[in-house]
Amino acid sequence: MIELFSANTPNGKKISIMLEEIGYEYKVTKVDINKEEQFKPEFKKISPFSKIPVIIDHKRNQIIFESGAILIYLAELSEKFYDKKNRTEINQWLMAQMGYVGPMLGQHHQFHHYNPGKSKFGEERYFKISKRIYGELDERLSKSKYLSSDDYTIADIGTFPWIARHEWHDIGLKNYKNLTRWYNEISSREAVIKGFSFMDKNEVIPKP
Ligand SMILES: N[C@@H](CCC(=O)N[C@@H](CS)C(=O)NCC(=O)O)C(=O)O
Repeated sequence: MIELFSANTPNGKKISIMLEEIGYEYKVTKVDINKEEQFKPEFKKISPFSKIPVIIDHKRNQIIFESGAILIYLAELSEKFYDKKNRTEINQWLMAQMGYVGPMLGQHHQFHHYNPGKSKFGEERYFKISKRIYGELDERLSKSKYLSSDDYTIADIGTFPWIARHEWHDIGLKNYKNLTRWYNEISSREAVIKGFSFMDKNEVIPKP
């Protein structure tokens, strides 16, 4: 049994989607980051930076924080979505998501969606970077079915929930035809639909 400590955010959804994809039994423990539950001492013990997601693999007595590390752990365990022959390529796209795509779109959420009007500089900067990211992903997906290869991998699972916030981004996902093709394909996977709504059964994946 895997215990998933999470909130209903893109980083949180990556792991519920992965757990659904590999068909592992899991239990969700909600951490309300709006109520600052992430700073509780008992949570800090398992999450040194006070961030979700974290998993505890009770069977193996293993705690893992950082969504990229969790995806790798679950992929190695299940031997799914992380083909040994393609790991260097998968790692590159996963690391790009962890270090660039997620953090930059996350800043765009802060300035454009949650706090518009507070910083012209911040709004313009992250809007521009986010548009650039859409273009860069679209270009990659014009040459490759999925991010790392023709196979769906943990790099796609890590990136998808960020693009699923496209309505907040105001960039116009449907203008990026390769990214839209990739998005629609992933959106139609049963495990993705289930994992996406892991905290709110009525939540649906926004259409492009
Ligand atoms: N690099 C981390 C980022 C996790 C992260 O930013 N989590 C956010 C929610 S999406 C969080 O817990 N925020 C609460 C806080 O920073 O206080 C990962 O990918 O796991």
